[in-house]
Order: sequence, then structure tokens, then C-alpha cells
Amino acid sequence: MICVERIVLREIRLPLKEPFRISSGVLSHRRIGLLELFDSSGASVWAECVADDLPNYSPETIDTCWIAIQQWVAPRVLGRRFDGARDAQAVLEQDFRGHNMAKAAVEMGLWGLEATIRALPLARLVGGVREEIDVGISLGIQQTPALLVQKAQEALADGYRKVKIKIGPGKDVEYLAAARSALGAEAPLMADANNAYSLDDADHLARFDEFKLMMIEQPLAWDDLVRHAELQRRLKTPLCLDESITSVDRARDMVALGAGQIVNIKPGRVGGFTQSIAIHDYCEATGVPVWCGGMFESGIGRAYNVALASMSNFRKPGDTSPSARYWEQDVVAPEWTMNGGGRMKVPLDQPGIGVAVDVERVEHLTVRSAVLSRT
Ligand code: OSB
Ligand code: MG
Repeated sequence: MICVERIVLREIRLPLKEPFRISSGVLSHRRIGLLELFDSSGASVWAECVADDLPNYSPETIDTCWIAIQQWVAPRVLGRRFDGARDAQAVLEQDFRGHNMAKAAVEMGLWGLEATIRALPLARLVGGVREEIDVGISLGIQQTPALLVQKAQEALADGYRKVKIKIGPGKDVEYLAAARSALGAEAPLMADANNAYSLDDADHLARFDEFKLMMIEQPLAWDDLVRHAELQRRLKTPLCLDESITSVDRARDMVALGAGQIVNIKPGRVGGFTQSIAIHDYCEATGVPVWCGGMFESGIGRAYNVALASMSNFRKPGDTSPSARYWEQDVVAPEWTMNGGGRMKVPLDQPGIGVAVDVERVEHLTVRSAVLSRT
């Protein structure tokens, strides 16, 4: 049984090692929402809210999440008895539209709490089967193709099993051509456009087929499926959807329409683990591979992604890079690391989320906090 008595919500600021440019904006430091959930049994766990500063990826931001968690999400959970974390989603969805990242922060915290209380590694609780996961890197839009090539070469030398290249109009063909020719025919490359194109660009995007990308991620609008289906009919390269998949029903629609062939699962985007598992299971049954996306999580959010990515149908390397790719210093110990073969160990030797939080450092980085308890 789980019964959350209190949630401490905070915002921390973590500077990125280097700014990250995508088609819809640039990020130089991360405002991160962290939660600590306290169970009536005395157990506690950390969780993360992945919403960012601006609504340029999804409509949610850390500020909307702050309000949503305080006013609507936490009150539904505080003091309520759940047999298991799996039961939380229905409670959070009833007559409550959207705010998936806010819901996910608390819902995933309940999964972390259940794992802690039952003394199970989180990966085991969600039904993970892998001891290690394959790791990819997401490279922001660079000043020049030559700079991209250098970054991609370094990434492959480090062992990364997939290199994702952010693209946008005017920053695409040249970059992809340079990467493919420098890295060779076999290099595992893909592109992510974060909604930067329209269907009018279909002929232009069809030119990317020659680069033999593993996939092109979310080229069209953030909430579109119908136009992606039209585009997919005109491309050989598989489309992968990120922004558009906000629930298992959207994954079903993707398959029904032929809008994509691969799904990027980010638990924050879909409202948490129960929905992520539903998408995973549906895609597995339908023969659609999935992989775990990233939102520049701290080591806390990363713990949840790693646990999820240990499930069987996570069949492509995820954007689950090690701590040092993002931060001078993470907020967890041990930090997340990758071996030279591009693999990350799933922490299966300890219960809960598998990393300890450096509470002193979190305190130091905290810019605001709120204690939420049953009123
Ligand atoms: O589209 O996958 C994306 C980061 C922020 C917002 C959107 C995206 C990304 C990434 C980064 O690609 C992946 C990572 O966390 O390494
Ligand atoms: Mg993406």
C-alpha cells in the first residue's frame, strides 16, 4: 500500500555544460522541478518534473507545472491509499485534461515510492528485462557542418550507439550529408526536426532518404498525425513520433494512419509510467519499436528513464546519455555513466530508483520550494 503524506516541491537551476540549440529555441541552463514524496510508512523518494522554461516543446512549462501540481495533482494523491502506483493514473485522469508533465512528476514518484517500499529496483517493478541499455546522444544544431562532424565523431569514439542530429530548415541537408560522408555508411544516424517543417517541404525531406537515417523524428507540427501520414507515404526513411504521441490512443492512431513507424517514449510527455507502459506494450504487440527520449533530466529523472528503457521493446538506443554529457556535476551519486561500448548499467542491485540524491547540493541549487500536505 502507498499513502503519500507530504510532497516537497522545489525548483533547482542547473547550468548545462554547453548550450543546446534545437529548431524551436536554445537552452543554456535547466530549470528543473524536483519532488520528494513522503509515504505514511516513513519511506520517501525523489522524482522529477521534466517541463522546461518555455512552451516551445509542449504547452507545459515549469511554471504551469508548479501551479498544476500544487492545485490539482497533489491534492488528488495526498492522503489517498493506493494498492499500487498503477492505480494512480485513473485518479489523475478523471475530469482533468492535459498537464501531462505535472501529472507524470507525481505519478512516477508513486512508482519510485512503490519500488522503495517493496524493496524492488524500479526497473524490476516496471517489468524491465535488460541489465544494460543502449545509449544514444542528441546533438544540438551546430554553427557549421564541420563542427557537427567533429561532435558526432567524438560521440562515436565515446561509444554512443546512436547519434541524433537536430535539424531545421537551412540547417539540414548540408549537415546530414557532411555527417554521413565523414562517419561512413554504417554509422547509426538519425535526425530530429522538432516540428520545423510543413508538408510543403515533403520533396525536400525526401532528399534525406539518401542519407539512410535510422529515422526522422517529428518533422511536422507538434500535435499532428494526419500530415505525418501523408509525409510517410512520400519517404523511405521511417518517421518517429515524439511530440505527437501523448497517450496510447495517439500511438494507436499513428499506426492506424501510418503516421510513423517508431515511437519515442518520454514518460513526462505522456503523463507517467502507466501510460508509458501501455504505449510500450501496444507497440510491442504491433511490431513498432520504441526508444526512450530525454528532456535534459537531472540524474533523478534519468533514473526513471533508465528503468523504463530496460523494458523489452525499447529496441533502439535512447537519449539517455550519461550525467557528464550534460552537467559539470549531477545531483545524484553515483552519477550515470556509460561504458566504452555505449551501454549504461540498469541499477538492479538496490531497491528504489538506484541512485542517492546529494541533498546538500540540491538545497544549494534550490531557488524556490513548497511543502504540500493534505489540507
Ligand atoms: O525533441 O527529443 C527532443 C531535449 C529537450 C526537448 C526536446 C528534445 C530534447 C532532446 C534532448 O533531444 C535529449 C536528451 O535529453 O539528451
Ligand atoms: Mg524529439
